[in-house]
Amino acid sequence: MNTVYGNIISPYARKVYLTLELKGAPFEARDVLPHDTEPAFRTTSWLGKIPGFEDEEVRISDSSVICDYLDHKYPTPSIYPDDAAERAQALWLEEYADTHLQDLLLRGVVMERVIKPTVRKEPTDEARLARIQSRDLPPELDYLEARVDGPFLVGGQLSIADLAVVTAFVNARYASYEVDASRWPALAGYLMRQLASPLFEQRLALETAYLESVTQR
Ligand SMILES: N[C@@H](CCC(=O)N[C@@H](CS)C(=O)NCC(=O)O)C(=O)O
Repeated sequence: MNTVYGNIISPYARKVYLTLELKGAPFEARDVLPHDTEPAFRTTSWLGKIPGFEDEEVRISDSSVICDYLDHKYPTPSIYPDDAAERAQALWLEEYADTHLQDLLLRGVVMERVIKPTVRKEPTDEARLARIQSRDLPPELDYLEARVDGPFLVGGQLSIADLAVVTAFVNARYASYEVDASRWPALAGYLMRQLASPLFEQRLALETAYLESVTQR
């Protein structure tokens, strides 16, 4: 059985859930937090990061590695363009989203707006947050604005680039950060359409139900 170790609102785990759902592949989601000591999880994730993944063949971690494995295991529909140049562009945008963009959105905006005050019980670093929002993020949004190509980022089809980029903005939205549509209309429109697609809509409904259940506790 495909087993994903992760948390429903982890953006990296979300890439894997979305890939499995897009392909109609069955899976079991096992809820663990980063650095959980559960042995079954740690055999998939040596570094303790989520997501981890196992089936009868492999125990692996890193969302990019897992998504690539799943695409070979379930080739249709593929989340990697066939054309070599488009494939390279999709892989670059995935890498960019998972690293630099997430440094600003997840480890920046979400960390300062939500994780520090509610989970860590630490004060928000308002100067850092302002710097990220007004100085660091705008050039990245300009960059993405120029990459939007109709409903998708690369090759006129849904790819790993879309799964990685959109998922980064999902967590930012949970921290009430929205892309300003008057300044970045193509990007804002692209995100809105992707988030309204059946694939994202179904996943986000599960996440919303989860978030409501934990905030009511
Ligand atoms: N490159 C990894 C990043 C995974 C990652 O950073 N996950 C976060 C949770 S969303 C985590 O486990 N953080 C703990 C840590 O960095 O030690 C991937 O794509 O799976």
